[in-house]
Amino acid sequence: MALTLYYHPLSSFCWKALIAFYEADVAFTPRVVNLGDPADRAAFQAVWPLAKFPVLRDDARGQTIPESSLIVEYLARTQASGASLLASDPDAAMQTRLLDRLIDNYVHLPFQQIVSERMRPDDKHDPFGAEQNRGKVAEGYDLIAPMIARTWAMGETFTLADCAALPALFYADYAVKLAAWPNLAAYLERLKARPSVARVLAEAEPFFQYFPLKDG
Ligand SMILES: N[C@@H](CCC(=O)N[C@@H](CS)C(=O)NCC(=O)O)C(=O)O
Repeated sequence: MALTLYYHPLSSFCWKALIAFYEADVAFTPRVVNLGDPADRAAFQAVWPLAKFPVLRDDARGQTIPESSLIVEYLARTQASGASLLASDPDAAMQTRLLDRLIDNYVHLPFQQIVSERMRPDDKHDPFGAEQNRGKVAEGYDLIAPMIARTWAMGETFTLADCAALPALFYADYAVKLAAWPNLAAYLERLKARPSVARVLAEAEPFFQYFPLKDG
């Protein structure tokens, strides 16, 4: 098969790409990467030296595509069944990309920092930094909450922005409860009920025991 996705089923940014694949019903060869295994990490680094997943390899077109947002865009551009993930109208496409960037930069990334802080050795914790990042996640919720006013982020069509929103909101809810942002909490529930998302969550389930914030 021409498309190979390098990923891990628990990885939040990989979820963004997986949701897009399942939405578009595009077949791919799954290549689960174990970054904790030196040989597997080295093999992955040969594909993408940063060793951050997801990464898509398209052998038919000789392309290697890192970065979750670009993988979704690539599917939208190269697969007819994925076209609706990014509007063809340039203004609508820009608004979709804007939401994707806001969600990643102001919710997903500060959440990732909270996880990194939790994984530090016992004598290297930074409670002040963790608290600051919880504040940033809350600011991110404030930023995007008024923008999610309809069924999906861009209206009635499920797009790149929704692929970005699910992992950010699902995981960040463990660090900063969404209850104080009822429309985001309701949006997260709609996302979880989407078949593409339910499939990603089911595939992650066996690994969820390794999520450092699973117990709060
Ligand atoms: N901006 C990247 C972020 C990718 C990223 O941070 N992936 C994480 C997993 S969620 C990763 O590879 N972490 C491993 C590491 O940093 O060593 C994207 O959107 O794909």
